[in-house]
Amino acid sequence: MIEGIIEEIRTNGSFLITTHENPDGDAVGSSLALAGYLKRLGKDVTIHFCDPVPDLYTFLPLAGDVQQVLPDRDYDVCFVLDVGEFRRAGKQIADCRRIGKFINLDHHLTTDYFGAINYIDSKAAASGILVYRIIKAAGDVIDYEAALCLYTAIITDTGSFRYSNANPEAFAVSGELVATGINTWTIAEKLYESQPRQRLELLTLALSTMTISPKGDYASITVTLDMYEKTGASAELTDGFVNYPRSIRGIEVSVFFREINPGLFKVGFRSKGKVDVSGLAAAFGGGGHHNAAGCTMSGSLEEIRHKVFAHLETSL
Ligand SMILES: [Mn+2]
Repeated sequence: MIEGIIEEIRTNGSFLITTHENPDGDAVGSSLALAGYLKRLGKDVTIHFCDPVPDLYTFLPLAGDVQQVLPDRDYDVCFVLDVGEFRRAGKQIADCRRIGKFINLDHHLTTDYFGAINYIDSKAAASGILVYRIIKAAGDVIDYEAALCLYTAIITDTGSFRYSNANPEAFAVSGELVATGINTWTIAEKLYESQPRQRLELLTLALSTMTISPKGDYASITVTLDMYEKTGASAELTDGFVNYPRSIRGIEVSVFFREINPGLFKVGFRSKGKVDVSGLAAAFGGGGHHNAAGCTMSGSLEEIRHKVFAHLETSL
């Protein structure tokens, strides 16, 4: 598999690199590491993401080279990283007729096999790990720039080595990346110690709405439209809020009610592991994974809370 990919890199000249919508640290890090590697080999490289690189990751090398509008030209090979499903690479990629072949690099449990080559390993902690393996198998070195990108990919996808996907390979590879001279604190500072103050102001308001169930097994927080007005924060800044109630001892499920329009709410669920929240979300027309799921509900906040809490009382 890796040999086939190395052969494609060796025998082709122009490469397009892309990843999923709303790119996360692994999407950005793995893509930019691969782009930098191909550039070092003297290849013609275009990086296209359908969404902009989030502010958080603009410190990574080549982040400034990412294009939202796909240049209309031919590409020998398109690497698609971390997408889970092909459509998440965006419409421009799906509609492009000028790509010779796709190579799919992914670590999601479920993914489309849309590539001429599909290098899928759900045991890999991040897609960045697959890029690391390709560079090493080609006999090339991981330089400082690649290390910055790959380390970011690994720590973001493992929750800073907290999640169960933080396997021995993730630690071993990270050790090697750190040995290139990257500064782990500087990276952590960029990723976790640089939030806009509006996010904490919004979080303060959200936490003041916290509810805890009678048995202490589920908890919720809420963000309403007026809170954005009060703080000047935008909805993107609520990313991660749902994890706060879950962090309470004894809480198995956390719920995050987020008003998106008057009378319309996104409801996010997170589980500590015992409860499958995808079933909970499905009961209200949504879906997701065992530990993370969501749905959209309409009605007053009071009605929606009542429905969700009543369902939790019977299912926990
Ligand atoms: Mn990933």
